Amino acid sequence: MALLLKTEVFDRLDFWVRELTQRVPDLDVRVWPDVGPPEDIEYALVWKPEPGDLKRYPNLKVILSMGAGVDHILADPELPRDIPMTRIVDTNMTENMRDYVLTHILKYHRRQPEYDAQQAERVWRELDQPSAAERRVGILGLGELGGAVAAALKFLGFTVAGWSRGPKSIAGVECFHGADGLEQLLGGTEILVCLLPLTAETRGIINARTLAALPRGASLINAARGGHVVKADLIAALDSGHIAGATLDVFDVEPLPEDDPLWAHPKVTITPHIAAITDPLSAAAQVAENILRHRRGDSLINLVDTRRGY
Ligand code: NDP
Ligand code: OXD
Repeated sequence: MALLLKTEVFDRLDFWVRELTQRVPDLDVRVWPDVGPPEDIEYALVWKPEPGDLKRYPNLKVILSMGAGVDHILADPELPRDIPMTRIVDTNMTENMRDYVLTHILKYHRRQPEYDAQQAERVWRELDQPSAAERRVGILGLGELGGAVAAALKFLGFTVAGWSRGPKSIAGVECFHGADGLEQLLGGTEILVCLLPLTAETRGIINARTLAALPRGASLINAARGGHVVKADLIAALDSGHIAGATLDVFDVEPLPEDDPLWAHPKVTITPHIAAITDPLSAAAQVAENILRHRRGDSLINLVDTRRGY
């Protein structure tokens, strides 16, 4: 029985093979497209499999996402829905996401885009600087990643609020949930961070209505999925001046097409889906552990609730 390793995005597949076989020496890792007979495949470690791909393996027992998100797998209309699915929850990834988000929060907090504009005009002018406590940051999603960002912001003295699906209580963080909670969070947020999973409920959540609910001059950081943002609505809000700036790491179509208007928008910062890349050196251990657990008949770690979508 074998593990299928399939991704067209990550290029360090030799690291995955080495790290997995060090931990599970008898594991037969088949790197796409050298799959061999489809009935050999018991485990599939994948990133963005093509629709219909995973149904080709009749003996598939566990689907392992190479990333924290699983929308790239659940989007497959032909996905065999009864197979357990796991995702990556990794300290290294969490720290990278925390650092990415903090970098851009501090950029907006310290008014760097305005100083950049001043520099272009050779203007020497001091701008008012609110303290961290006076700056209100709102985080959509208070899971592994959103929770870590909230903790770091709290430590730095920011006023932090967060939004989750169910009720939560986190010391020093004002927690909201549900539709009413979203309105309340947005009304008091100057820097909005999206760290939600992409599901039927969260798709398009950053739209004309929700952007309008933010105070004028607010900024957005989206490091979750492109599908959370209605692009035309964001561009309109930036052009009207209601939203001062947006930092976007993720897009509906990746790589972002060369002719996309976001590339040249003066209020947009773009990064190529690098906020928190899965590192096989730290993530392979949990994949190997899940394979060993499955073989022993033990429960899996980092299991996804496929009905909920995350
Ligand atoms: P988690 O599953 O740990 O957390 C998800 C959070 O979102 C939870 O707090 C959950 O609420 C909340 N949530 C889900 N659905 C809703 C909803 N309908 N309304 C309100 N809140 C909701 O995920 P992670 O923190 O590990 O990851 C989040 C996402 O970040 C991933 O799905 C992925 O898309 C993205 N990501 C991006 C990366 C990048 O490099 N750009 C890297 C890694 C991840 P509750 O707590 O109540 O369940
Ligand atoms: C992930 C990602 O979900 O990299 O892990 O986006």
